[in-house]
Amino acid sequence: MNMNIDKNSAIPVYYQIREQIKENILKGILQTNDTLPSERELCEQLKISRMTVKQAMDSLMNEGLVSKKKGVGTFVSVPKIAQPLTKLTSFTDDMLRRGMKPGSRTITLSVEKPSEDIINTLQLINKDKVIYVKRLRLADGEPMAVETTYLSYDICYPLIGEQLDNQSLYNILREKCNVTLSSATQTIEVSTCNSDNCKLLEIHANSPIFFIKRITFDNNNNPVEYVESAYRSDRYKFEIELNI
Ligand code: 16G
Repeated sequence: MNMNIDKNSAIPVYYQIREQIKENILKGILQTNDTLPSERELCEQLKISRMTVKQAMDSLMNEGLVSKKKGVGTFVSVPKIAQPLTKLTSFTDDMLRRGMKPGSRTITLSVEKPSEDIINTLQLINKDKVIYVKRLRLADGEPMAVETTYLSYDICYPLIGEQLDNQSLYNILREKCNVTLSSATQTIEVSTCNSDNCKLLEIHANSPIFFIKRITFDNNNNPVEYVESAYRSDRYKFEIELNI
């Protein structure tokens, strides 16, 4: 990789390195899983300090463009999935639109006694039952998110007994439960992943995740599902279009 550093420039040297590596990745000169030159090689090649190279690499890592494998080196990361935040879509539709194969593994599908919070969120009339579904979501076979879903039993009971693995919940709600989903409210927070979810998502303990809560309403404005999801922050970013 050819790099030109101008030590007399007002632009910090670490930033110049970072931008040149980034450009090589965005132009496809450096491709997914390609190895970057080691920090030592870059120090020697550019005659700069190890700290400056490290600062450039850390900044690329924070942006999710490269990742380090201990004792092996630094690699170009798989590009993150850019998820728009304006449309009410399902995981299945999102993946299909990207040309990826959606998948899911059902960890739990059961009928539970709802907590007060769930009763209030889903405005449950039948306060004894809620459908609880925990699923691992996959894209091209790779774990992306763990979704914990609570569904109104009275509206969604035909779901019980359905085979959910590798199926779209929204399709089943539409086809088997006669539910037309029409809107949702969603919040996104940064959190750390608990150990059960880290294992499912195949990420290191305490990795940062996007913790997303969604309440989805049907066309009569009844809350149908409440979902808490842990999305991998190394594989996802969110995109919002802003208009004046
Ligand atoms: C999305 C939704 C989730 C919904 C699921 C249905 C977010 C954060 N979550 O993953 O609330 O239950 O889609 O997907 O977007 P499915 O129809 O493929 O099962």
